[in-house]
Parts: sequence; C-alpha cells; structure tokens
Amino acid sequence: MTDHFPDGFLWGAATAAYQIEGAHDEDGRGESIWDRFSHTPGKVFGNHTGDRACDHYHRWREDIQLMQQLGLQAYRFSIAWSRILPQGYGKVNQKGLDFYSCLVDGLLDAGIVPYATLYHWDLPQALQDRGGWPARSTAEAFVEYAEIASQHLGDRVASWATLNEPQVSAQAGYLQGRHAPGHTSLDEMMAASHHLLLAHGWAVPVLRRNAPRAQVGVVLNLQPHTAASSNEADQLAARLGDGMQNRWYLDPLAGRNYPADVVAHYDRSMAYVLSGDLEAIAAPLDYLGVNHYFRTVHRSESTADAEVTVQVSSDKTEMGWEVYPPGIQEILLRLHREYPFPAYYITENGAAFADEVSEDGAVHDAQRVNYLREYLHNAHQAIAAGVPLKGYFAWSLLDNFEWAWGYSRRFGIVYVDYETQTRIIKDSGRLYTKIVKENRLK
Ligand code: IFM
Repeated sequence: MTDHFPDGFLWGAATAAYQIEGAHDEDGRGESIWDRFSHTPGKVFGNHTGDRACDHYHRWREDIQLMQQLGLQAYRFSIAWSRILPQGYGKVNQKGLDFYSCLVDGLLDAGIVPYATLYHWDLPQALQDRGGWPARSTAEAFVEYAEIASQHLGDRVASWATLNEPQVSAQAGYLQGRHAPGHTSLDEMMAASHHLLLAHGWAVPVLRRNAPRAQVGVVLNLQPHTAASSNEADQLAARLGDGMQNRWYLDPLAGRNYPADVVAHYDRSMAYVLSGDLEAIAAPLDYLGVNHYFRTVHRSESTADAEVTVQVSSDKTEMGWEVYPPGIQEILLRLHREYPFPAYYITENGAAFADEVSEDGAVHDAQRVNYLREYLHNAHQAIAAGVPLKGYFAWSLLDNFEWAWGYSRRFGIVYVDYETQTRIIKDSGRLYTKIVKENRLK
C-alpha cells in the first residue's frame, strides 16, 4: 500500500536547546533550572549534564548541512530563554540573540523553514528563585521574553510555538520532582499549569504584532487514555487520566474553562485564576502542535499524583513506552472531532532504542525504522479521514540529553558519539530522507 501525503505536507525534525546546545556558560548565557538540577548529584542518570550535549552551539553550521543531507524541509528548535535574558527579564544578552539570528539565517540559506519554540523547559534559574512557574510574575517575564525574541527573529521565523508540553513542565517539575526544579507539590503544580497557560495566552498577541506573517501555536503532549476493562471504575480512571493530561490544557485553550471533573478531583483553591485569565488563554491559534509517543491504559486505582497504568503490549521502547501506532491516529481524530483547531502538526514523534554502531560503521536501527513507518501510516490514515494535519517533525534530529535519563536514551534519527561528536545518519534517517523526497510511504 502506498500512502501519499498531501502536496505541501511539511517534513521536519525537532530538537530543544538544553538537549543539544551545550555551551552552558558561554557568551553570557544565564543559568537555567536544568543547569542547577543536572548539577545536583543524584537527579539525572549518571549525573549527566547538558554542559556540552551535542555541542550544537559550536556545530550548528555542520548540523544544518546534516539537515540538508537528510532533505529536511523544516527544523523545529527551541530558544534558550537564559541565553537572551540571563536573569529571565531586564538586561538583554546580544550574543544570545546573535546566535539564534545566525541559526535562522543559516536555515533560510539552506532552504529549511525555521519553526521556533520559546519555552522547552529551561526556565532561567533567576526566575525560579523568584517563585518559578507557580508565581504569576514568571508569566509576566515570559511576555517580555516573547517580545524580545519576536522583535529580533519575527521577520524570519515562519512559525512560533509559545510552550512545549506545559503538562510535563508542571507535572514532572512541580509535582513528581523528576524534572527541574524537582518540587513535589500539587498546589505548585496546579498554579504552574495556570501560569504556563497564561504566559502562552499573553504572548500570542505579542507574537502576532511582531511577526504578522508567522503562524502562532502551542505544543502539547497528547495521548489516548483508555480503560483496561469495561468496568466502570476503570472507565472513570481513564476519563480522569485524560482530564489531567489532555483536557486540563486543551479545554482552556479552546475557551472552555478548566474541566469540572478534574477541578473537583483536585479539590484545591484556584484563587490564582484571576478575572480575564481564561479569555487571555483562549487567544485564537493558527495550529496545535501535537507531541505523541504512546497511549496510557488505566486501572481504577489511579489518583491525582499516581496513575496506575497497565502495560498492554510487550512491544516497548527503551523508555518502557508501549509501541502502539494507532494511538497517533486516535488522538488526531479525537482532537479534530472534539476541539477543532484550524490545523495540526505532529511536532514530535519518535522512539528511544539501544542503538549501536555496527562493524560496517552504520547504525541499523530496525525497530525505529518500523516505528516510523507504522506511526506515519497511522498519521496518514488520520489525514485520509479529514484531519488537517499539515506536517510531521521526527523526534529527534540528533541523539541528545534525554532529561532525567541523561545520555542513556537515544531518540535521534542521527546517532551522536558524545566523545568525538561524530554524527552518523541511522537507517531510520535514511528511510526518512526517502519518505520526505517522495512524500509518501511504500
Ligand atoms: O526529549 C523529550 C522532549 O524534550 C519533549 N518530548 C518528549 C521527548 C522524549 O522524552
């Protein structure tokens, strides 16, 4: 079977600043919460840090050549807030702006469309010291940052995303403590989620003013939450799981307030939601970015801070995530049915496997090849069913710093030898090149 994608379908790959840039203390960059967290012993696998990462800060020209070699049409990257505003607000660091300006020009010269994300988890530490995302002032500082970034890059960046996966920023960072800043408070998590959404909503008109020709959207991590059985308690657990992860973010963005069942479940004061906030959060968007990896299957014992989930298939990635390709189709169809946004992009999709360099010098990542084919086939099915899916970004361009897993999990379609910084295009990268070139799967 041949799956032809629509003409103009955009093919890209994605990365994030802290995961690839390195150069953590160069050219005036300020400390971020991930610098602080990764330098705290015991927080990250092997005490790995992003100090050097893929050294992209110095190797971005070669990395653009690599993108050309792969045939990429678009590149989704994030901007490190603390490179531009080392304290999160106030004094601007021109060298930080220059770095992203050169990167964007380099991409345009190479015929690659720049997709920028403003916030991919690396809050300036100075803002965390003033309360972090649970504080409203962080949302105010974000608007200042969005203003400066879009004033300088808005004429050239085709598409802006305000936030990447605010649910993970709030939940892993302020409730579960497994991400920076490592806190474990439900109240902080809830306030953080609100201020992240507010920061997004306030930034949208700023981006529209400074970048009138660009698309503006936000990126959420979304997945189907299904029940392990038809029993009513399992069904309710799945509904709640969906509420906490998906609807908590989708509903306010779609102008529907926070979901009543989840508000009742948390049963906490939400006094930080002020008059006008929900209107701001519901600013109309050009697209919704969907990061999708796996589904979650629930048992009834799930609670606010612990989901009881079931491993359904033995086909898993190195993250322990189920390989379930229909999930990408299911989530896209559901979004289009229940929350029609004008357009969707898969802004991340991919898998970690234990890749090795073979004797022939290549990386034969057969499982990722299969994953890519199957997930793309299902994305195509969603398009065929009428979902306005406009593009796909593989996660990730490069193996990189996988947050609390350090360098122990490889998601790239390009292998990185961290000692030598050699890059090797994996078999999945070769397959991707073919798909991009032909705009179809065979
Ligand atoms: O590496 C992350 C990325 O930063 C955000 N989305 C999920 C990826 C894999 O865990």
